[in-house]
Amino acid sequence: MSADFYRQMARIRRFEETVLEQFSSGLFYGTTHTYIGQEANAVGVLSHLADGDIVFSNHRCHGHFIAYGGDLWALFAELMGKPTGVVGGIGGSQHIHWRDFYSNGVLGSTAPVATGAALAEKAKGSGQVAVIFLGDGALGEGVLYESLNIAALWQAPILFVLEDNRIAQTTPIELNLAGDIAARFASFGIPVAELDSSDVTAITDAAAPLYEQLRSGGGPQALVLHTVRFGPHSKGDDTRNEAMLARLRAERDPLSIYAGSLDAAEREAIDSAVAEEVAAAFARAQADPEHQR
Ligand SMILES: Cc1ncc(C[n+]2csc(CCOP(=O)(O)OP(=O)(O)O)c2C)c(N)n1
Ligand SMILES: [Mg+2]
Repeated sequence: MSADFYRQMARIRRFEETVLEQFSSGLFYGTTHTYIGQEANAVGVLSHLADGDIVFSNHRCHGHFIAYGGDLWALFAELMGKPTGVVGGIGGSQHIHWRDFYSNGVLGSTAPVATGAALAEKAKGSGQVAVIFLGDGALGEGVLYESLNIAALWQAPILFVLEDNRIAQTTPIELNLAGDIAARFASFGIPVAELDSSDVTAITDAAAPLYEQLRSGGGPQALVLHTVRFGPHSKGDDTRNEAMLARLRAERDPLSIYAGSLDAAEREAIDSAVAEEVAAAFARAQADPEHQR
């Protein structure tokens, strides 16, 4: 179990590093947003998923998709606009769908959809739940508050995961957000847990009781994760202070934090297996045929 957490986070990290390394080669369509630094959130939160639970993600979706079980090759192929991609190469980096996983790049747009999906599961009595990942930037979207209201009023089985990396594109949260994040959920009567950690174990533990509440009819739950984005917003657009970032990379790296519970040889073996796996997925996607346009 423990090595598996590390492996999952390492797969996301290496995938995203490859995306950033390769972007300038012109192989990818559109834009991209990498999840480097936030890996523990997706892996920790989604470790409690059951078959049939529905996951909604945003523009920064690769980590959520990979933690959900999505295929690295198909995601590379999607970024390359190839027919073998997750959605046939027409969604690109931000708009993917596979099994019960959905992502959309329009901030906040998934909140009413996810709430509706959770209500549908409740109406069917399926016992499944919905999980939605939102960034702090989505707190500026009014539709989120309409969704929280209905989710609370009709007791939808949905977990709102707010990944607060304190920045939206290049706007720091101090210039963008009044008041308190957790209080927003609480004001709708939605129980909220809050954590400032990059330790996947702590995140898994914090999420566990929330899923229990969801699955036992406790209505919507919220998890506010204060986190750190190590990379640029997109590809090269980082305006943050480099010394501050270097300090955060040293203190808040989910992989280094977790590596403490593995022995060095085990970590190295996982790192090299993951590097090989990601390189093979990339090469396979690159070799796939293009769309005939
Ligand atoms: C409705 C809407 N407005 C603006 C954008 C452009 N945009 C894309 S990502 C982004 C910032 C998102 O910040 P946040 O929600 O904090 O997520 P993060 O990028 O930090 O993970 C913006 C403004 C958008 N995608 N959708
Ligand atoms: Mg943000």
